[in-house]
Amino acid sequence: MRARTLAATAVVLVTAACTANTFDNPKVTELIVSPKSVNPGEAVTFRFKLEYGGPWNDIRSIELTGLPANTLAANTVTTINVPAAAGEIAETVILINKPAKDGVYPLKFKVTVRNSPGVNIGAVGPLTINDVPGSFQFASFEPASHSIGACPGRLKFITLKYLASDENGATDVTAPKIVGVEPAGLFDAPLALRTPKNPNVIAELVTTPVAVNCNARAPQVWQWTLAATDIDTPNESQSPVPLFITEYVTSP
Ligand SMILES: [Ca+2]
Ligand SMILES: [Ca+2]
Repeated sequence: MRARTLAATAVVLVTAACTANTFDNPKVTELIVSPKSVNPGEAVTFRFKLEYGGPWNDIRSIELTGLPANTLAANTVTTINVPAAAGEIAETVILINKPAKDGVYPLKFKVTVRNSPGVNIGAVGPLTINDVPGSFQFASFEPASHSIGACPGRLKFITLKYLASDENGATDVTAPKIVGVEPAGLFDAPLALRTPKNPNVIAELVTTPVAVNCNARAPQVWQWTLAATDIDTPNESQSPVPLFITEYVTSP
């Protein structure tokens, strides 16, 4: 008799476990995302209610998905607060950490429900992350001058260093170039500047080796300008990166 009771209890438990999987997925309602566009470093607020036919504690977590990889690498928190109950509003403020690549991102909530794999719920996005103009923090030849006497061979090897800065990621600054005519004979070859490589930093120091001809004319002072373009808007020549002026000096 006791054995039959245990068997009957086991059957009831199995049935309960099966019905837990048959509830419809949670549904987000009355969602407000504000603002719809942000600069890197700014906050987005999500307010919504959740509908769910099963036991409320089935809902384990909600995660925001779809943000650019570099803001996630910068430890942007993606945990969304679960409403306390059906009909309750939950509010979560997400700080979009810098750097954050500009673009339009169709965000989703990934809801984890007990006994079910993660459920993606659409219609959360899109969120626009604005393009912030890049800039050069500095740019210079090192050393920035030489005397003919200190250049006894054919070539003198120096470097051109610049610090590219962009809150969308340093790789937003692309195609750096010297504007203006290089003095005839100053360099062994036309300058071909290297570009930032790391999308996960706000500023990157870029170093380009340069060979100076030792027989360059002296004295002379060359004033030059460094410009670049935004990787997403290649037609915007020299913009939005501001110009930077410095000098290269030769002396007898
Ligand atoms: Ca930018
Ligand atoms: Ca950009």
